[in-house]
Amino acid sequence: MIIDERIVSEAIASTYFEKFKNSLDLDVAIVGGGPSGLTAAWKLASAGRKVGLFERKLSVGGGMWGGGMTWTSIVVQEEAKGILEEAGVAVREFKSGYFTADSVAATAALAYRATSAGARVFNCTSVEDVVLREVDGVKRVMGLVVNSSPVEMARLHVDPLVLHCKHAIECTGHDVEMLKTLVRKNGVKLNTPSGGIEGEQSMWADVAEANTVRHTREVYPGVWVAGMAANAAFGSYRMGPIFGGMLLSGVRVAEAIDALL
Ligand code: 48F
Repeated sequence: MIIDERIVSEAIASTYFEKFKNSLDLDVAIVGGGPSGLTAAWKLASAGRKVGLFERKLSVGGGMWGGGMTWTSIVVQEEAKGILEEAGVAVREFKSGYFTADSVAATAALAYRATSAGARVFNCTSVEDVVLREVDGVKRVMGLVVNSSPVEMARLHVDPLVLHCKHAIECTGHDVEMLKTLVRKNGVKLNTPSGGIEGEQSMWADVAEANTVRHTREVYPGVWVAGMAANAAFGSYRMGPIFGGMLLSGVRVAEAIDALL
């Protein structure tokens, strides 16, 4: 076969732009591709929902690749080990109730499950704002404003593009970026105790893990929080490299949204 470089370019441009064009009206837009975002994408796409996941970095996976302190092993508790096993990851009991998995295998498996279930992943794409609409006197987030991450990094003055969604999930982790932008720009009140972003507290793994799942919910019409963003939004603790809460939160947000769609 003689390779024609132009066909390679045409193939990439055509398939990418088809994916983008088909994602302008999503059931669910997920901001951030860490473990909670990937799990939510996997579960929602498996339920037949039209899902787009937007990740600033070149690789999805967020804080999962590095295990603890770059040592590439993660811990999950009993309640979450089935999620990793369902994704095809080998899980080993270390001590009663504490299970370990290879962090690279776990991250790759979640990314593979999400994409093969049909979730459209847009890596290298930063969410810089949301779309707000007032319907019958109630404001609601109806979409995302996205830009190319290299544009953001180089601080180029280039306008973003916009897509619509029925629900958006804030999975940006500790920084709760999308929610911060929503509150800062629009002065809206969230469904949190103070109406604002409560902020993350220091390490308390046991309470944090339970709270991650408990705080996974809709915090503003059209916006849900999951993963570490749920804890940061509701003022709970950090938990370090135990990842069960992230996975369970991803499943919980997917089930809650799927039930509404
Ligand atoms: O931080 P991250 O892994 O979030 P998570 O799913 O999991 C948290 C754990 O990794 C760990 C922990 C618990 O064990 O505490 O930290 O809650 O992934 C968040 C992803 O969001 C991306 C970011 O690059 C990362 O991959 N992200 C952040 N802001 C944006 C974004 C943005 N504005 N647009 C697109 N992606």
